[in-house]
Amino acid sequence: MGQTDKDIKIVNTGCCHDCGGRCVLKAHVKDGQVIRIESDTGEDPQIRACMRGRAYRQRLYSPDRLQTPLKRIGEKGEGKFKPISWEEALTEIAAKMHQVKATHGNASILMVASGGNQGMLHGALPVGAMLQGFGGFTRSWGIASYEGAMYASMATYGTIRTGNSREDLLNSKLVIMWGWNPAVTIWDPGTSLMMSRIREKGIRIVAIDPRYSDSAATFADQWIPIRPGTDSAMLIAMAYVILDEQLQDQAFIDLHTVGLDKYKDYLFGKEDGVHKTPQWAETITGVSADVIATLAREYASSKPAALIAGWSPARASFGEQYSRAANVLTAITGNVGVNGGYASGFMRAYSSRETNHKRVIAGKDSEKARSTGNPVEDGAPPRQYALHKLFGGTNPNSARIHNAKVFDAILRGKEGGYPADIKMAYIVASNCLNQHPNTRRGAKALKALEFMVVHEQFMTPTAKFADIVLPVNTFMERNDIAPPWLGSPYYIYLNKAVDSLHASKSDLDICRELSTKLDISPGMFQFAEDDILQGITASRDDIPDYEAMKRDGVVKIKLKEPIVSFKEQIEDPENNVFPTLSGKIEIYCEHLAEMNDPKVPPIPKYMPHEESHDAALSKSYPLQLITSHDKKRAHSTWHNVPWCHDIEPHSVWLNSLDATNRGIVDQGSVDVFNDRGRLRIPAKVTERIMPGVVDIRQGAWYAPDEEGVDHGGCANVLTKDEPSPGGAHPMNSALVQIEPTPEGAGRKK
Ligand SMILES: Nc1nc2c(c(=O)[nH]1)N[C@H]1C(S)=C(S)[C@@H](COP(=O)(O)OP(=O)(O)OC[C@H]3O[C@@H](n4cnc5c(=O)[nH]c(N)nc54)[C@H](O)[C@@H]3O)O[C@H]1N2
Ligand SMILES: Nc1nc2c(c(=O)[nH]1)N[C@H]1C(S)=C(S)[C@@H](COP(=O)(O)OP(=O)(O)OC[C@H]3O[C@@H](n4cnc5c(=O)[nH]c(N)nc54)[C@H](O)[C@@H]3O)O[C@H]1N2
Ligand code: SF4
Ligand SMILES: [Mo]
Repeated sequence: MGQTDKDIKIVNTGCCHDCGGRCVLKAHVKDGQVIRIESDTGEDPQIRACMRGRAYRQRLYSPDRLQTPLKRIGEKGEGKFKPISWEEALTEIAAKMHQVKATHGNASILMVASGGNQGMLHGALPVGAMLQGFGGFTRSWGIASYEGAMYASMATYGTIRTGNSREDLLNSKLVIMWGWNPAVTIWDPGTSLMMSRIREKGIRIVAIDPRYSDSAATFADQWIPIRPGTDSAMLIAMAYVILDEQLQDQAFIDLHTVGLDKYKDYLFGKEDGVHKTPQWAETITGVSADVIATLAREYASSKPAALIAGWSPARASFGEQYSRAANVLTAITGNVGVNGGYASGFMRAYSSRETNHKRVIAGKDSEKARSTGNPVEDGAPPRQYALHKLFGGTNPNSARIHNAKVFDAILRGKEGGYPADIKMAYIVASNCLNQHPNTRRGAKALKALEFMVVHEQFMTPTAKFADIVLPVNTFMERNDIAPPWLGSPYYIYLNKAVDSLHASKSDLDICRELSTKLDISPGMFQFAEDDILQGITASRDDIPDYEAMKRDGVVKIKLKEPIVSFKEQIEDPENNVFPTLSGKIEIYCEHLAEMNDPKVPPIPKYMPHEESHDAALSKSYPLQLITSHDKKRAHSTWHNVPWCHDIEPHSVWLNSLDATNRGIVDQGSVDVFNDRGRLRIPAKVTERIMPGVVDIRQGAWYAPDEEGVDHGGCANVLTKDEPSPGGAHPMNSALVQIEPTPEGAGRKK
């Protein structure tokens, strides 16, 4: 009102929580306040924000933002704190850290760092640098997102760079979205637009998912519901049909792969007497044999075809097997390295760091873990099952604790077989209590710590257990650079739009100040924010003009042609090898064979586990829980933003058959439970999920009552904390039961 445009400054910035995106935001700033947010209005491809980015003012200016450092005065988890000064907070943290180090050693300090912020600088980086300077720390390994998919990608292709540019999908004759829901999970901005164009072009799209997801509903011609955790059986049966009917690309197999014979021994019953036919898979997957055989024929004969095997079915017990089976299927049909095909795998496309596959060839004879620069890890032998012979292979050494086991490690320490007795946790950009599996065990573990520090923007369920909580600013209040989430060719420069709110500070500045109290050499902390950002990007020749990036807030890299991973290996195999031990695509992985463990077989297999749909436990807990990602949040972030909350109330999805059997009505209150815990939320009775399966979108905040029943609907109250040998997290492998609460039975809430 009465304001002119000249009062408003437009700051080119971006959004970079861990949401599957990283988008351009333009913050309209007046009198030091963001009054409006718009997104990319520039040249194509536009990197447009979703509603969460556009709603960011409600997160930035939330009345719940942490304002000052806080010291706990109530019980752990109770949420009672008193404000203290920065000086008091940092002095107390430093004193406690010196004491823990002197008494128990550096290995007793655990850093729990996650991807709450996805910029290159803020978040975990400065905390890791500080703790390293302090003599080292214990850290965790195992990325919840993709550890299973990454393991399989490394085993099959020796690299994570296996994706094609999205626009190359327009060259496909068939696109299979396997456990992939980009209409919600973004998987780089522009993916949904591309999927719409693919559909518009008349290319057939098939979705394989226990849920009729938004992507299945929006893009797919066919939806194939499948029992969670059984995808490898369907993929294996598809390979059976293709080989049985001679539909494979034999020339491709001969030239570019190793080990098909050993896979055939498994498929055709030589190994265990069982033929892996579509009928065999039908009883496991719940997908009819006809549908499996038809899709197999269609995939093998519609060349080129793109099988996009998402990470979610691999976020499960033996999840690696699903990804391996998908990768192998793409190879035996010759869909690797060709336009319109897709190698599946980890699916990174663009990366300035890995432009030449030859650069990542394994140090074949390396038996030793690479040094990580963290003194606590020096000399630690390689982790059992690590693909340590492959550069970039998952976690290098045995001094680290798997993320899913962090709580168990705190509780059981060295006696429980873990590398250290943990006394203190330093938690940054992570809501681990909520986001790691087995939340109630997590609560016990966090209570057992001697000391806990959390850097946060909000009083999360995790922060409630801290001794000291330090208020951190958001990406609107500092400068950072964000690379794309998966591998589209661009970078975003997030210019600071407004000054830090309240008394909050950046993770970098907190560590800078704390370092002086820890008496450590200044290292990176002697440099200003912008100098560090320039340093981080200096070696990237795809950012030729740092100042221009900063001015524009974005660099869109123009590629001569769409990326097709492994094109060189396929077109000129003489001069280009795959970065695996054999130099070829490994259907049979020699490196896995060396492990000589049936749980990590050298060829992909279907393997049931103790929470499979037909396990003994299914007698008491007959429903399979999946915990998919929610459109209104990035994990637990945006949970408390009203505009996002309005999109869809939190609920458990279940099929009307399962609801009717149990007297559950739509929106009625239900308890979902197993031996690990119990939560109480409304039911969404829907045909969009197959019978026998329930879905609780992960990320809602844990809110237990006095009996320990969670009223927040945090899915991890129910998930198990036993990872796969390759490191896959088991978040989609829990059996549960569901019942109406007295007030929810037979009537609407
Ligand atoms: N809106 C939103 N987007 C996000 C995120 C977010 O929190 N919110 N998080 C981001 C991050 S960090 C990650 S790692 C990615 C994760 O991306 P994904 O792992 O792809 O996401 P999910 O929602 O877990 O799963 C995708 C689909 O797989 C289905 N599914 C689950 N289990 C199975 C199974 O056993 N078999 C089959 N065939 N399908 C199954 C689910 O129903 C879902 O529709 O998403 C990113 N994008
Ligand atoms: N059951 C189940 N659980 C899951 C998953 C699943 O599919 N099912 N998915 C898993 C996946 S893929 C992932 S990636 C993880 C994510 O797990 P987390 O990374 O722990 O979850 P987020 O909510 O993304 O972020 C954590 C916190 O970072 C804070 N934060 C944001 N920016 C900053 C910052 O600049 N500095 C600091 N210090 N803090 C900041 C946010 O306020 C938020 O509380 O969850 C995993 N958990
Ligand atoms: S939440 Fe993700 S997809 Fe949405 S605007 Fe932010 S970065 Fe983009
Ligand atoms: Mo993730």
